[in-house]
Amino acid sequence: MEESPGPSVFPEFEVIPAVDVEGGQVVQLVGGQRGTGTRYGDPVESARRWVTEGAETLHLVDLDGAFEGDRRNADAIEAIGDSVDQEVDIQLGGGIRTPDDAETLLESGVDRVILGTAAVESPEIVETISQDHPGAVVVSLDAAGGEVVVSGWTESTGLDPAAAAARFEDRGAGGILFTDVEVEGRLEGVNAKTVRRVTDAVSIPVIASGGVASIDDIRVLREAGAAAVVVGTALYEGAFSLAEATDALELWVRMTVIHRDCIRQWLSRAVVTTTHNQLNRG
Ligand code: AMZ
Repeated sequence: MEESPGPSVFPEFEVIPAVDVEGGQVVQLVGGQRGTGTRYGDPVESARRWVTEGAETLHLVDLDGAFEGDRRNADAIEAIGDSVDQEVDIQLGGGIRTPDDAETLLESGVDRVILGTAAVESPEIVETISQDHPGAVVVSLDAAGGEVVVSGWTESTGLDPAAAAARFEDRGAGGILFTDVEVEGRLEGVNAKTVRRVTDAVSIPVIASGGVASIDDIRVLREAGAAAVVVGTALYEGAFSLAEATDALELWVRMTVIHRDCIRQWLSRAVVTTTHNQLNRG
């Protein structure tokens, strides 16, 4: 498999708040179905809130753009960019369908563009954009019933997400966004098995999304190999705060290091004892 030409998108694991915009308002759809879910008001206010609470990246989606192929919420998204661009990385998806769309956004302060429909329909678009913007294309492979779905998750493609992910890595994608559509927005937990299939198929970062209801779900996705996790409904509904998730992450990292050191010590002691016993016997 070819190396991704760009820098690694997530050198450290991140929890990324989602700001999905429909009709100019923040919304969290259930299973991605139009007309479902809850509205959470002004997108700039939400974006500012996540930045204040410590987000390092924001995940912005123009939902009308994803459904219609036309970036209807471009003004609302631009207002978010104007408000927070200097403080966080911005990744943006929904309705980005041509290299020109992508390049204009990347040159106006968006750090990564997320392409779903256009990437699946014309995979060479990933190479075209990546030539001038290495590592800046995240390919969105959202799956329902084991198949990648496009056009606002209304059309099945017959593609296997893990096999598709590997092909997009070869085309220079900087990362893969994998959303499990069936658990999205339901606050009922994640599906780590499907995430693991995708992370096993590629060496570029996989951003996992869909179903996070608790901090433990984030841990499970991290253990399934995700480089970052997008969280929407759980944060908007106050299941936990961004700061709580970040604190828990730091604790896991520390525990992992302590655990590793303990095993190393135990192993070296075991070797010393065995050698000592052998010498005594000899
Ligand atoms: O909720 C949905 N129905 C939905 C959604 N959140 N449909 C698409 N999307 C997101 C994808 C990706 O980030 O997860 O829109 C982006 C892809 O859009 P497009 O226009 O490139 O297919």
